[in-house]
Amino acid sequence: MPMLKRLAVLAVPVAVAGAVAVPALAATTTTVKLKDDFFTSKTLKIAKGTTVKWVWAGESIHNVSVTEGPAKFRSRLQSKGSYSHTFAKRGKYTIVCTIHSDMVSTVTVK
Ligand SMILES: [Cu+2]
Repeated sequence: MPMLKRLAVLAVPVAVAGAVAVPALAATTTTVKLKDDFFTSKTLKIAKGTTVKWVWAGESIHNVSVTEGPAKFRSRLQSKGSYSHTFAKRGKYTIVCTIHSDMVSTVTVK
């Protein structure tokens, strides 16, 4: 019986910690367009936790691919639609389209 009582007390802080883990800050989204053949934002500075939504706005096929940075991610090659990434790590990201060598941009996460 005393054992059960102790478990009940321990369960409370766990529940509180779970509630605190829910993000308290409102999410921010910044949109960048992919045109033929450039990103509409070459240098972007954002706060950690910001989501960048890339929107395909040209005719050609492009992708969004990190070549350097604290985290790597890559979209599919596509000609329409969008791709989003939430930046959870601070640092400087070099983002390119892998089939158009001069389609380069940077995202700096503070
Ligand atoms: Cu491209």
